[in-house]
Amino acid sequence: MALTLVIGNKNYSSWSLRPWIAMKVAGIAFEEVLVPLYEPGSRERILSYSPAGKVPILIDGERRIWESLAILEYLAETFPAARLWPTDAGARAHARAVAAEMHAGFAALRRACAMNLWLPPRPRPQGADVMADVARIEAIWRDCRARYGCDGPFLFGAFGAADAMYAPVVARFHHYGLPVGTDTRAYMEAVMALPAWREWREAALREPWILRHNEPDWPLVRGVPVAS
Ligand SMILES: N[C@@H](CCC(=O)N[C@@H](CS)C(=O)NCC(=O)O)C(=O)O
Repeated sequence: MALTLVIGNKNYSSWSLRPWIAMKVAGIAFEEVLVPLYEPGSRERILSYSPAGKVPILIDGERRIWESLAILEYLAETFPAARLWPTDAGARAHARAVAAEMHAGFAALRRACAMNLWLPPRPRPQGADVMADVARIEAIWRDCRARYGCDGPFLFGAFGAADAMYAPVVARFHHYGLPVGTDTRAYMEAVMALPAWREWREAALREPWILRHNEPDWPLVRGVPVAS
């Protein structure tokens, strides 16, 4: 039976990007249902798919799987040939650890730098708490690349679940112009060069829905004043 992935706005929904990009890169077929967030009726629509009331949600027949990391685990089990986790046990444990660290952490970065793919990239200085998150993420990426990344440009060589978990961070670093090392930048460029990334972003740029609390330049949106 075909899989369905329920997601939020592509411009803003960082959690939705994770399973979506993993499935696209892995070539796992699915249908997409997009529920624009924080519109009248959005909450009821999301609740009709999952009592957790959050996207993303994966639907596989009678099964409903919510929480982006749980979805990635389900996909990895259901499609072992996709190799969403590394085959080596040590690398796999490491990948799960960094994915879990992302899932549970980096609140300062997430709070201050909401994902926003139409935000004009430019340096946007951040506080010490955000920069501590940036430093930790750079250290994670550097360490993964040094230990396990020799067979490709991603954290464990080939693109996998750990990269999917950090994909929204790539967008945050890029659009908020956060100062990062050249190796971090190279990793970001590899992620942003993926056809799946471009597909998601192009769709995001066509969306009409504006969430004011995710627009740091308000009343500028996409670099121009919003119509009042
Ligand atoms: N930990 C969850 C977070 C999901 C989440 O917060 N989703 C947001 C959109 S990115 C949402 O559904 N917001 C709608 C709402 O709270 O009404 C996951 O990993 O999937």
